[in-house]
Amino acid sequence: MSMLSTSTPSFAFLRSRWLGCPLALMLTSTWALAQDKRWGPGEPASDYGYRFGELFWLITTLVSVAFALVVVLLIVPMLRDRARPGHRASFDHGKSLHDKRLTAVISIITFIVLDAWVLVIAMKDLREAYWAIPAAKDPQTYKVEVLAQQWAWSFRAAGVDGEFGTPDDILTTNELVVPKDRPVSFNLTSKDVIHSLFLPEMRMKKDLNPGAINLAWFKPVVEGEFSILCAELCGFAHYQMFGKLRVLEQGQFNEWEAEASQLASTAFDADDTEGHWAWDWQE
Ligand SMILES: [Cu+2]
Repeated sequence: MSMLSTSTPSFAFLRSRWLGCPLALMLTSTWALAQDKRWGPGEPASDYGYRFGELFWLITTLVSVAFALVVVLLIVPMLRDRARPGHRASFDHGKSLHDKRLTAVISIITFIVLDAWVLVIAMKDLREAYWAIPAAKDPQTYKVEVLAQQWAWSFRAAGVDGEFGTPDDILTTNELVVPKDRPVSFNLTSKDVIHSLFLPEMRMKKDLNPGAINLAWFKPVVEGEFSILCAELCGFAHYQMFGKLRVLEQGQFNEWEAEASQLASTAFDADDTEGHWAWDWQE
């Protein structure tokens, strides 16, 4: 017994205002939100930051197109094959070989377009940028040791002598000063729980695990003040774990570094064991 109707499908519903109204509302509200800078990630301030933007918009576009297609594929047959005067509702269970083949082909195309494409680009970005840690020996590389704890960031730079664990090390809390246009390389660890160093404008984020030293880097290409955040829920005052990242021109930076290093040497207290947490640089 076949439930399939033999009458020709009617597409008159496509002219219906019931379909047009929500579509128009969706499109205009999406457009209006996209005009507001607060809803976007803003301009990147690091040299590799554009990669994040490209991948973000590729994924957003692919997922939006897939979503629109799925909605159309659901709504069209629902309306076309519904019961109405002169037409019996029709359905099938998709058990035929043809239906199974169609499902397999759609799944494979979806995987290749959505997952494999994004994965290939993401792996290329990781290899060429995020995992391409600059050589510690290169004098251009500015090295910073980061010790996270509930709920503060401690930063240690080697100071003018370039050696970690010496009296002229520059120690700062919740504030990091770095030179513009030079790679900044991090050695990251935590005193207590897992934290995550997040520099949103630089498009850099890396976990800090107790008992391990993790590596990360970025190269700032814009001068100014930026955010330092913790992106791992690390306890009740997690929200207080924010700081300031200052990017200075090389000349200004040299002045700052000389002064900070001098001050550190003067204030160095050999008995303050809490303050001597430096380690040998890990590559
Ligand atoms: Cu934290």
